[in-house]
Amino acid sequence: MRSMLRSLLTCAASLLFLLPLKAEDGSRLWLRQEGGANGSATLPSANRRLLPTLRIAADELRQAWRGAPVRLLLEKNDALAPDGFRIRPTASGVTISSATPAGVLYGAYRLLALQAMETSLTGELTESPAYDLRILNHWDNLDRTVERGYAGRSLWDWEELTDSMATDNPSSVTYQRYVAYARANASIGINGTVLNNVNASPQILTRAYLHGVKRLADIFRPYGLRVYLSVNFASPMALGELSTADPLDEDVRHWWKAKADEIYRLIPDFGGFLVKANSEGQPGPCDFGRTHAEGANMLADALAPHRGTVMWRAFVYSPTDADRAKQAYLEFQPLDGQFRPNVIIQVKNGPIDFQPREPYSPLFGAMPRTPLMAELQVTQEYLGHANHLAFLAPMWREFFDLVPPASLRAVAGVANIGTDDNWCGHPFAAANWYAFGRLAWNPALGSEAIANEWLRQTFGTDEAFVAPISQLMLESREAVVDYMMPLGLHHIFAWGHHYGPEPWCDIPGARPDWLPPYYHRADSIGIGFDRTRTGSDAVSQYPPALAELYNDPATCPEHYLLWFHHLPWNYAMKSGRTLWDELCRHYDRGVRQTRGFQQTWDAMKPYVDPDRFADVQARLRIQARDATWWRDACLLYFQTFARQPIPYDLERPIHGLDELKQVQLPIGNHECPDEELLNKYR
Ligand code: BDP
Repeated sequence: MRSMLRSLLTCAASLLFLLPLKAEDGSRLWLRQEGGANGSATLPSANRRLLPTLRIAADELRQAWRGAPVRLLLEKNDALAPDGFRIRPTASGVTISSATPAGVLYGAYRLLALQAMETSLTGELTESPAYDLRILNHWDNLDRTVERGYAGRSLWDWEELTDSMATDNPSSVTYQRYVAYARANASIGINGTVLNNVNASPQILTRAYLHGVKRLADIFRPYGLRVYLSVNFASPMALGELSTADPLDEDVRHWWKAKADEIYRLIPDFGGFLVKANSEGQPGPCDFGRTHAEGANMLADALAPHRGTVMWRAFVYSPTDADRAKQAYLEFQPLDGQFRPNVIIQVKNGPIDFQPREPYSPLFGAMPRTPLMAELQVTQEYLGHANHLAFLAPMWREFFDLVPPASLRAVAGVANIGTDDNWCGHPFAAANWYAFGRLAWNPALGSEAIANEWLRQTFGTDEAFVAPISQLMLESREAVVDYMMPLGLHHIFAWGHHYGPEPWCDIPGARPDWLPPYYHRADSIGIGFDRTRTGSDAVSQYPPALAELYNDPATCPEHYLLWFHHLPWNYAMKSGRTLWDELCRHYDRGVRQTRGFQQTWDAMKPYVDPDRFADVQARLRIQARDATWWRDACLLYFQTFARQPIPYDLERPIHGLDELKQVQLPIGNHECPDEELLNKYR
């Protein structure tokens, strides 16, 4: 009898296994728990201002929580940061407490995440965010294009938002999308958002747009998400109101104060400004003979009465003879201690520009009297746009592991979000949004833990799926480095769109530091950028022990080798092979890995719904072909200098160099090429 029952059960289970999985469009991200769970959550008594956030927490639990009753509590806890929370099993259920409503909400999402991951709460769980500010930077233009965005158009429908006659309709699709956006951010602890591109249109500060910003701020507020804006430093001039934007000019100072007052009347908890000044053609204080500190401080003074913050970017590099990797440091380090307390300097993780691998920016740790924040790029500008699967947690781990922890006050991520149904284009790109939030909350989290969390919530908890796919995710970024630019090579991308390879790119009259040969320096002797003490001396911007390490090719980690050194093609690597041989092997390995990813994914068909399965499958196919394109382009081009064969045990190139040099993808900086286009051009 028993064995019959068992075989019936096994039979039922395998039938279940054979049932097709319901198609999913990815729009629910990692928040896929069905409602109707009839959970119970009691609210603390709180004043009206605090209630909306607490209500969201209670509603989320009522809809999805299947465990014992939950009590929500506002309670000070000196051991935790303000938004930290405590989840405690008690005799009658579970208590979630925090000093702030946002903290309670984060606790509720954490509890629900544990349920979705089928992880039981064994004892008390306390969490505290490492940084007070965990913020997304949208590079969204007001015409709804997104600079370096590959997932459709900008979420912000400015036409509707700026229409003073329109009233907000909470059941409209756009409104629901705004809510879903805020909710997804809150579920991973993101608490700030800069709505517009750092290459900012001055129009954002006009009354109509500010009104639209207020509407978004009102929707986001209950989710603990504050709104910030990128501003154009010359706005008073560009809007035709003043004849100068000199930060020491009284009228200019007054203009910004009045503008700040106007914004705060609309949005009392407005976060502040993000500024790209004197960088890539943007205006800034240097245009008026003033320093970055004078510019930032002027804006800081305007925001200070309202407790607003200025995030001032250190992404500057003017056309000088200095190595581009040194320029942000040269400009900003001497200004240490000169900024107002409400200024944070926002520094990209690496000294150049979001490359697949960079050493950390030496500014971290070099400005002890100035708060700094890291800018990470979630959107894959330099990692295959929305076509390549590249899980970025391992890249950000490298950064957090090296940078002195005390040098960081906040973390920003350049968003990869758009109007695509699944938000981020590639079904796996949402893992990077998720990972960014989790690392900004807790920079000590391991990549594997994050991949597992995301997979279990996004696809399901079956280990037969989670184990191989989490492994694939963990290897994916290194694979990209291998097939694009291994061993410390960097910025050998095609001009403009940064998608494909163009190490030979030479545009007459262009700034040399916008061209790949500036970075790879390949010649008949060897390859790599000499940043040693006898070269550009960028190594000396690092703390002495690291400078020492990086300066000597024998001790420099091989993954940074050509970042810091120009070495002969026959230089002996740690493996005993020559540099040329090793370079070929890295490219080859990257290509082979993408093929392996295809194999791994195809075997996962039983575990994934048909739509997401097919979508990932198609993109992996593009990635595998792109990897070959990268390998062939780079190796055939470098071979013209190295004058050595590609080792005979490796796969041979399938393209010709001349043919690859003809490839000119007709895409702009907010487009991701599709398969048809790629097939046509490459
Ligand atoms: C580069 C992008 C460019 C951005 C710039 C920035 O190519 O589109 O405007 O950075 O961060 O990575 O300001």
